[in-house]
Amino acid sequence: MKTVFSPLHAGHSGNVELIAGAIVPAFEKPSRAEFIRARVESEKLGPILSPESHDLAAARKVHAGDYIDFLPTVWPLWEASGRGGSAIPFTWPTRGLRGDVRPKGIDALLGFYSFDGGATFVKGTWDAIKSSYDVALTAAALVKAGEPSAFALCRPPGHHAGAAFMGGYCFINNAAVAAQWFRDHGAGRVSILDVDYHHGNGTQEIFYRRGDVQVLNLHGDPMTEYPFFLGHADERGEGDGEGFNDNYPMPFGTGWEVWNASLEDACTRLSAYAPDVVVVSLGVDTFEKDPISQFKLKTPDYPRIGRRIARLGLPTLFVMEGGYAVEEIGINAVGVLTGFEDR
Ligand code: OKP
Ligand code: ZN
Repeated sequence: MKTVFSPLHAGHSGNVELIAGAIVPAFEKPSRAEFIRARVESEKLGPILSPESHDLAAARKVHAGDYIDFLPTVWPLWEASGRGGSAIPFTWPTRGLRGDVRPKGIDALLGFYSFDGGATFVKGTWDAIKSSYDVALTAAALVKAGEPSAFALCRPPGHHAGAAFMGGYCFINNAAVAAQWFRDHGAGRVSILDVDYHHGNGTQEIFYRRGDVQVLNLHGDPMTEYPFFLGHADERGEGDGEGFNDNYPMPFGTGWEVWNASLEDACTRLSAYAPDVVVVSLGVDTFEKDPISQFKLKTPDYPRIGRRIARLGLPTLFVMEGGYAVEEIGINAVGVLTGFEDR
C-alpha cells in the first residue's frame, strides 16, 4: 500500500489546549505523524510519496467558501493584533445568541467558525492544514487510478470539522473532501467508515442530508464523551440522507468483543449500500492506553479491523484521524493497514 505524507505537518507544533481545567501542550502533536511514518517504513508497507499541491476548490465543495477563506488569515490576523502563543477561540454563538451575523475581529471570527477551543493556530498551522488536505487528495487519486487502497497520513486530522466550523484539533475535513472528490470523479456512492474513538460530528453534519455518501460512526457515547452534542444512535440522516447515517455509540470500557459487534453491523450496512469506494476515518484512540480515551482495544485488535475492512472487497482510502498514545500509534495504525493486506 502506498502512503502519502508531507513534512509540513510539523509546523503545526507547540500548540496548547484547555483540558480538565489546565492549559497544557496539545495531545495532538507532531510526533504522532512521525511515529506512524517510521512504522510505515519499518514494516515496509510500501513507498511513501509526497503530495501534489491542489487548489482549494475541492475543499469548497464540502466547506463554506467564507470558512475556507478565513483559515489562512487566522495567524496573520492574530500576529497583527500583537499576540503570540496559540490563536484560540474563547466565545461561541450558542443557544440564545446570534449565530447568523458574522462579526469582525480575530477573537469574534475564531468563535464564529468553531464549536470548541480545540482547534488552535500557530505560525505553521495553515501550511500544515493545507498539506494534510493535499495528502488526502493525492492518496484519493491513487485509489481512483486503480490502487486497491492507499494511506493518507494526514495531520492535522479532520473529522470534527464541519461545513463552516473547526474544533477538536480539526480544520479541513480531509475524509469528507476525499469522499466528495470521489463523487466528482466517477463514484456514484461513497461510504465513510469512521473508527476513531470520538464521533466524527463534522463528517456527519456535512453529509447528513445526502444519500450519495453513507456515514458510519463507531465511538464513545456522546452522553459522556466528547464531542457530547452529536453522535447518538437516533441520528439517521434527514431528507435524501435518511437512512444513510448510522451511529454506534459505546460506553466507557468497551473492548474488542462489543466494538467488533458494532464494526460487523456497520460493515453489513456498508455492503448493503454497495458503494464504489470506502473512505476510512482511521483513528486509533480506541487503544487501551490512549491518554484521552476510554475504550480498551489492544494492539492485536488493529490488524483484525483491517482484515474486516478488506473483506468488504472495495477500493479503500485510509485517512488518518486521532490516536494519542504516541509510542504505540504507529504500531496500531499500521497494524490496521497490514491487516488489510493480510500480512
Ligand atoms: C480529536 B480526534 C476536553 C478534551 C477534549 C478533544 C479531543 C479531540 C479528539 N476534556 N479533547 O477525534 O481524535
Ligand atoms: Zn479521536
